[in-house]
Amino acid sequence: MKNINILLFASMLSLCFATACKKEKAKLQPVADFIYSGNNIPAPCTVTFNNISTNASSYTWDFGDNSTSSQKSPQHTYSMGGVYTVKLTATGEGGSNTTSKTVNIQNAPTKCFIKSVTLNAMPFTDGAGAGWDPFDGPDVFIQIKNDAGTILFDATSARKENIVSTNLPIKWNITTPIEVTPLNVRRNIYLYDFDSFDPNDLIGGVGFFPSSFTAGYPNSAMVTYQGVTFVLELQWQ
Ligand SMILES: [Ca+2]
Ligand SMILES: [Ca+2]
Repeated sequence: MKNINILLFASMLSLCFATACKKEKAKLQPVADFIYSGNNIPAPCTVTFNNISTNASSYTWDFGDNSTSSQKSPQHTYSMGGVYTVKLTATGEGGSNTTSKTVNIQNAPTKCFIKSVTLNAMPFTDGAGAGWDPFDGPDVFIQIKNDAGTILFDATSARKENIVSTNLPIKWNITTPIEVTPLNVRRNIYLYDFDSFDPNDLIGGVGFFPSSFTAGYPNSAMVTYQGVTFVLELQWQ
């Protein structure tokens, strides 16, 4: 009887060891994986990485541009366009696993094109309170000039005659869009009242630096100065 008890105890003990052994084997192998968003726009471009790895507790990111992170789900800003291979190594009790994905970042534009100018607001009287023309409304047109005064676009022949405020907005399309390069140079948009016998009345003007609008490279930009407001239709390249 005593021998049988010992045998039973021994077999129970071996069962315990076997269970413990199974638990040791249950450490699961990590699987590195991630998704990302915010790419495919011009640099500087901030990409958000969302870590969906399993069985891992620590992470190493290599963003492909000589920078790294150990955060779980980092954000990273790429300062230049390019195709980057992003590597994520996920480490857990069961070991390490690495995966990599390709992230595209567009090159930052170096040229801005002005495709159209829309006059949204203007003063209908001059500084002395008089109208721009003595008997009827102003005959408005724009010119775009560089800082040296060279006329780059002239809408004199496309003027809108005898306008009142309800005629606004007025749009001028620029058939050959005005290229502005580099982006930190100024283009000046002047608004005139056409006069046949006198010099044209200058109603106002607004300077435009493309570099002021490079956040997001919008396809329209509003510029305003002393009551004259234009909306510029832009294209970046
Ligand atoms: Ca006039
Ligand atoms: Ca007139």
